[in-house]
Amino acid sequence: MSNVRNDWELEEVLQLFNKSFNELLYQAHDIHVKNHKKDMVQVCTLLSIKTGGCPEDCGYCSQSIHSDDPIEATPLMSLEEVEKQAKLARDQGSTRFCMGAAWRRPSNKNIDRVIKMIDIVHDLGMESCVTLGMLSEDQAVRLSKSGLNYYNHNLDTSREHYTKVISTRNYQDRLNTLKYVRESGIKVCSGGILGLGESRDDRAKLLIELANLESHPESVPINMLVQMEGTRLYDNEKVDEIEFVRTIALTRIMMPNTYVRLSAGRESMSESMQALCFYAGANSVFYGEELLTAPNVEVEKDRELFNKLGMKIEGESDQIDNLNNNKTSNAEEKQNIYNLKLIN
Ligand code: SAM
Ligand code: DTB
Ligand code: SF4
Repeated sequence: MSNVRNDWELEEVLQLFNKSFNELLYQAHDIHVKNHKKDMVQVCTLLSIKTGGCPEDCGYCSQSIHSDDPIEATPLMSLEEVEKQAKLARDQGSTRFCMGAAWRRPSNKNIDRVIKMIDIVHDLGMESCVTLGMLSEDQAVRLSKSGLNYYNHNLDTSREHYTKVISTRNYQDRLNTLKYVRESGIKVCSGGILGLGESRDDRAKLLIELANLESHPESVPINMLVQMEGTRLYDNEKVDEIEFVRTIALTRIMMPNTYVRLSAGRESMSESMQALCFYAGANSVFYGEELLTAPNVEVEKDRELFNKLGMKIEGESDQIDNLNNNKTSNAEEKQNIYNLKLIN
C-alpha cells in the first residue's frame, strides 16, 4: 500500500502537473496497480428521483430554476418506479445504484422516503449511494442507520473559483455536510467538474481540498462539464483532453486508495481518451444510458470498450465465477447472472 498523505501543498502538486505527460501517467499507473486490482472497473447507475425546480444557482446545472431553459420539475419518484429502475440497473450488471435529487437540502419527510428507496436497492443486492444536497447532522445519522453505503456531495472546484460558479451556498456549507457524512460512518463520494472556467491552479487546489481531508473520500468523481443549454456556463471553453487526463492522474497519485470515477461527459470522449483515463488510474464509471438529465454512453458501447481494453466489471466476474462453480443457490439470482453472461 502507498503512503496516504494529507499534507499536500500547491507547489508540489503543480510540479506534478508540469511533469511530462508520459512520466506523470507512468507514476499514476504504478500507484494504481500497487493499490487496486488491475483492469477492474466499478460501475454505478444513476437515477434522478426528483428532477428540476432546484433553488440553487449552480451555473452548470439544467435543474436550477435560475437556468434560462430550466428542465421541468417533477415530484419525488414513487417507490414502485425506483424498484423498476433499480432492477433494470442490476440486470445490466450494476453493483451500485446512486439516486440524485435536485434539492438544496432534503426535508425530514424526504429523508423518510429516500430511506425506503435505499432499502429497495439493498434488497436487490446492490450498494447504495444518494446525493440530496446539504444535510443536517441528524439527517446524516438517520441515513447511516438505514445502511446507506455512500453519500455524493461534490466540492466542484477550488474555494476561490467556487463563488464564480455558485452564489446560493458557500464552500464551508459543502465541507460541513461532508463532515457530518464522514462522522456518521457513511462512505464519502466527493469530487469536481472540469470546464467551469477554472485554471490549472484551481484544479490543483480542488484536489488538495479533497486529499487533505482527514480521511480521503472513498470515491472521487471527476466530471467533464456537460454543457447544458440555458445554463450560465453553457458556452465555456472546452477543457483540453490531455489536461483532463493529467487531472485524473493527479487524483490517483494524491489519493492512492480511492475509487477515481470518470464521471459525466464520457459520452463526448473518444475511446482512446477514456483508455488513457483508465491507464492514469480511473477505475469507476457511471453506467447506463442516462446520467441525471444528460445522456451517457450506451451500455452496449461500454461493454465493447471494456472488452477491447480487457477490463472487467467489478463484482460481475465474481458473480459469474460463483455460477460456474455452482456456488449460487437462489434461482432468480442464477437467472440474472446467466443474463449477464449472455451480454458478456
Ligand atoms: N442537488 C444535489 C447537489 O448538488 O449536491 C445533488 C444532485 S447534483 C446534480 C450532483 C452533482 O452533479 C453536482 O454536484 C455536480 O458536481 C454534478 N453536475 C451537475 N450538473 C452537471 C453538468 N452539467 N456537468 C457535469 N457535472 C454536473
Ligand atoms: C457526480 O459527480 N456526477 C453525477 C453524480 N455525481 C450525481 C451527476 C452528473 C450530472 C450530469 C448532468 C446531468 O445529468 O444533468
Ligand atoms: Fe441544484 Fe444540485 Fe443542480 Fe446545484 S447541482 S442546481 S444543487 S440540482
